Amino acid sequence: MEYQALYDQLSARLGKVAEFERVSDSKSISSILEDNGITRRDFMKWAAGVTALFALPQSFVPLVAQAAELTDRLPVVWLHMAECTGCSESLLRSDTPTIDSLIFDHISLEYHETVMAAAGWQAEQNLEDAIKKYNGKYILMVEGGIPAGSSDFYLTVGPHGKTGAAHAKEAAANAAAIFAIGTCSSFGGVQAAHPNPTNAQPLSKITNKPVINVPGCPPSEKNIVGNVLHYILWGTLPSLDAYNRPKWAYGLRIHDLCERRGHFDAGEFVQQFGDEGAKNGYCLYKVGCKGPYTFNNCSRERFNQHTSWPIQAGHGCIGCSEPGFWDSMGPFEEPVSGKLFHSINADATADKAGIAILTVTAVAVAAHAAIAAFKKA
Ligand code: FSX
Ligand code: SF4
Ligand code: F3S
Repeated sequence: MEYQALYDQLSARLGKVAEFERVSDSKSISSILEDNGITRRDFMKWAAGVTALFALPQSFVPLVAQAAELTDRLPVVWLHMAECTGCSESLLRSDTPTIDSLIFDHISLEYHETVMAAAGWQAEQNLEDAIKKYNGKYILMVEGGIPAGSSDFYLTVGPHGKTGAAHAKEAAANAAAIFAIGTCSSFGGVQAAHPNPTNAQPLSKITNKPVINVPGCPPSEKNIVGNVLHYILWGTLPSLDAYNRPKWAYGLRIHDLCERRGHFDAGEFVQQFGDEGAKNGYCLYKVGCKGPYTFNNCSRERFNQHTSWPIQAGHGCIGCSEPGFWDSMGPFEEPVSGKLFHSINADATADKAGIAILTVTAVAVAAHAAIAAFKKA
């Protein structure tokens, strides 16, 4: 019963979205899925997964399915700044289309440099037209760090040679909601790593409008599509953490739900890659895993339709969804503890692995120190 009010609220919101004009002339989501050999049953299973992702009870599954069907009512403008395009690839690159990528096809993508057919003058015109036509109604997704200030001209886009910063600022001014997709757009990313020669900045430093950060290098397809669905369902900003990351996706540490966590607690560590511990799937903390300091849902959601994720593949988490991770989390194959704080040596503690509880406490303290250090940065 306690969820009834929320159910009614989301239902009413979907009713409103359904009245928006269809902006995409794509087929209905059911025929797209059918064309790709995906059954209604698979789709409902997928919707159940997204419902769980939002920590909603299963009675909300039909609402999530309906939200996916309504993704053609939202014009999306996706801008590329300084980055590797891995965020787009995370969503679009797979042998067989996933439900997430098909939903992204269904969305009215008004401008996306990697996937659109237009080029040059035509492309720039499309962007200007979309911003004008859907004034105040489009979702803006920006991928990449943004060279700013005196270094604007490290990034120019299109035939007018406009800077990336100008593009992002203009597109942000009239957007209904703004998402920084990936760690580069959320926090600056690799190009903002020391010495940041292009003065790359996060999107939130370029616009003064609220920006929802969806970090990860790259973020998972679930977190990208999930944010669109969340916006369709709620129509408001989600609850955010201190770094403007949605709590439904970034509320827990990788370490909290890691499949190797039992080995951490038992003091069973990989000492070097390829050893017996590695073969047995032991904890990767001593070969550099940053899972205790990293907030993301990879250990629960994984990548590529739940196939695998870094730790399952045998390498530690490198902290890719944390601000400044290139500078703060390296070297990636060594424990971070000694670098971020000096009073407690989590390695030494990990060596006395019998006292597992101490190890847990030390790493928890280390995680706290790391987060405090980031907050000061
Ligand atoms: Fe690459 Fe996106 Fe990393 Fe950055 O991802 S996967 S460098 S977060 O902006 O393209
Ligand atoms: Fe998993 Fe890394 Fe934590 Fe070990 S330290 S349990 S590998 S997240
Ligand atoms: Fe990144 Fe760590 Fe997940 S490296 S992809 S946050 S497991």
